[in-house]
Amino acid sequence: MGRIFSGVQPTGNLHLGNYLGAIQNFVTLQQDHDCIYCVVDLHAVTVWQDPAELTHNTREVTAAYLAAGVDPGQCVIFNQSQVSAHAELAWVLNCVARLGWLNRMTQFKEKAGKHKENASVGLYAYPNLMAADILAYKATHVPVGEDQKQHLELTRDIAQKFNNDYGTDCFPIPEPLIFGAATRVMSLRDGRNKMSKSDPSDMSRINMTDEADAIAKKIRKARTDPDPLPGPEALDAEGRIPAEAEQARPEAYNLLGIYAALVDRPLPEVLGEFEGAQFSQFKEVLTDLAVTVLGPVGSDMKRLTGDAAYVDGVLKAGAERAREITQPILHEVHDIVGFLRA
Ligand code: AQP
Repeated sequence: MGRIFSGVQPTGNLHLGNYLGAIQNFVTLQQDHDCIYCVVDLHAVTVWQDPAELTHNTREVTAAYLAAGVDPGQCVIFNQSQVSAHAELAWVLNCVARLGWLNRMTQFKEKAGKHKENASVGLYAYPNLMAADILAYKATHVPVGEDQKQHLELTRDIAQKFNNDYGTDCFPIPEPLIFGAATRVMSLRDGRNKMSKSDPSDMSRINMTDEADAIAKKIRKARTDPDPLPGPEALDAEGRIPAEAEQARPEAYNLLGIYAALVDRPLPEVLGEFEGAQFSQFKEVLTDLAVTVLGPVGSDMKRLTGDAAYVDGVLKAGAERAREITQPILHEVHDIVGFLRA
C-alpha cells in the first residue's frame, strides 16, 4: 500500500464513532504505512466556529490522536491551516470539479438543511478541499467511516478528470479504507441516525472524554427494544448484519457492533456469546468494556490538551514535514496547469 491520508475536524465533542470509525484505525495503519493525519481546521470553519473554541478543539483532536496511540515519530500529524498547499490545490480542483457533482453530495444537503441559501460557499465546496487534502500528498488510501464514502468517490472523480483534462498521470486514484467492526456507529437515542458531534443531545453519543459515570448513564439509558439479543444465525454468510435485520432492530445491532469493535472480536462470536440475553445484562458488560477501553484514552487526552506547548510543538514539526511533501507536488501541478513559476 502507498501513502495514507486522513483527518478529523476540530469541531468539539469527539465521540466513540470518531474513535472506532477513524482514530483507532489510524493507529493500526501506522505500523506498516507512510501515514499523514491532519486536524482539518479549514473544514471546520465551513460552519461558524468560535475562534477560542476552535483553537482548543484543534489541540483536543491532536491530543486524541496522541492519546489513542498515533506516534508523531512515525506519522505526520499537523493542522491543515499551517500547510498552504491544501487551500492552493483546492482552488485548482474547484476549477476541475463540476457543479453537478457537488449538487449530489448528501452531506451538504443534510448540513445545509432547509436553509441552503444561507449556507457558506465553503460548506458547498467542502468535498473539493477534501480532494485537495488527499491529492496534495498523492495519497493512495484514505481510512474513513462509511459517511465519507461519497466524498471519497468525488475525490476519485476529480483526480481522474484532472489527469484526463491535462493528459497526465499526476494523481493516483485514491481508495477508501473502510474497515473495523464499527464503520458506522449510530446514535444511542435513535439507531437510525449516525452518532454525531453536532447532535444536540449529549445522551446520543459517548464522548471520548466522558468519565466512567457518564458512560454508564448513557449506556443504561440507551434506547433498546423489548426482545432478547439475537444470535449469530441472524447474520448473513459473511457474518454481516442483513439490511432488514438492522432496520428491524437498529439499536440492538448498534450496541452489539460497538461491543465487537471495542473488544476487537468478530461480530458472530459476540452474537454467539450474548444470544438470548436481556439488554440490562448486556449493557452492564458493555459499560465495563467501554470504561476500560475509553477511560485511559480520555484521561490522557485531557492531560495532553492541557499541555499546549507540547501539542503545538507536535503540530509545528508535523506541518514542516507536510510542507516538504506537498511543495514539489504543488510545483508539479502548477507546471501541468501552465502557471508560470519564475
Ligand atoms: N458515527 C460514526 N461512525 C463511524 N465513523 C464516524 N466518523 C464520524 N462519525 C462516525 C468518522 O470520523 C472521522 C472524522 O469525522 P469528522 O470530524 O471529519 O466529521 P464528521 O464525519 O462530520 O463527524 P460527525 O461527528 O458526524 O460531525 P457532525 O455532527 O458535524 O457531522 C471520519 O472518518 C468519519 O467518517
